[in-house]
Amino acid sequence: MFKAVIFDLDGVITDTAAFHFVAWKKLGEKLGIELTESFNEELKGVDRIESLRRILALRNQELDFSNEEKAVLATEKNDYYVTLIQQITPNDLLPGISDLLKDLKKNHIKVGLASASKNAPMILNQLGLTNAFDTIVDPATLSKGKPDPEIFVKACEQLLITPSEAIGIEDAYSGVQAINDANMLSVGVGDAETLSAADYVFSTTANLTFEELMHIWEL
Ligand code: B16
Ligand code: MG
Repeated sequence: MFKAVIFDLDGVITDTAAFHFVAWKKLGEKLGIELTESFNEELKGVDRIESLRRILALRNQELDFSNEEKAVLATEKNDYYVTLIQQITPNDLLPGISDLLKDLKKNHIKVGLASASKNAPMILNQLGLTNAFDTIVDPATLSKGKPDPEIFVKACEQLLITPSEAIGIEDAYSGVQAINDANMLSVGVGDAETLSAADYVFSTTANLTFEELMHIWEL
């Protein structure tokens, strides 16, 4: 039996992608760069500064800004994003997640969070989930972002288990790669084609139950 489940946040526990999109779009307008929803998909799981770099690269403008200027732009986006996420409530939990977290606790399975988001503690608080996690990796302590496995390996270390005893759940292609390279069982949530590298894919979190995880573990 697995000993822990390590969750991604954005796209697995709640859907913040639309808020990120609105905030980046506003910054993009100021910079004269138009952002599309399909491009926003590519930013899932990608940290803040790297997201900005990719946005500037759309217009070959990455080299037009110093690191200090990029930091100011990223902060501007984040300030707007933080105002947007104030509206998140426990009703914004994705389907099935509340029951899954309760079942994991009931069965003494440890629960960790491996999110690239520096706003994760605030979002968990808004969702009423601050006490639901045994550990949260602080992304500021990482040397590499997803798809590097560091964040998932660190979550396991913090829970005092080995990665082979854990399941990782992700909605992003880069996140699934990170779980696989951490040597954990990978579960994707979303499009089966995009997430084909995952050991198992659920189309929606509504199907992500404790029973299903036990079933997959035994396959
Ligand atoms: P922040 P995850 C990621 O979260 C988001 O998917 C990604 O779009 C965002 O840029 C990143 O967090 C950083 O977020 O600006 O709040 O620090 O999917 O890893 O939970
Ligand atoms: Mg995600």
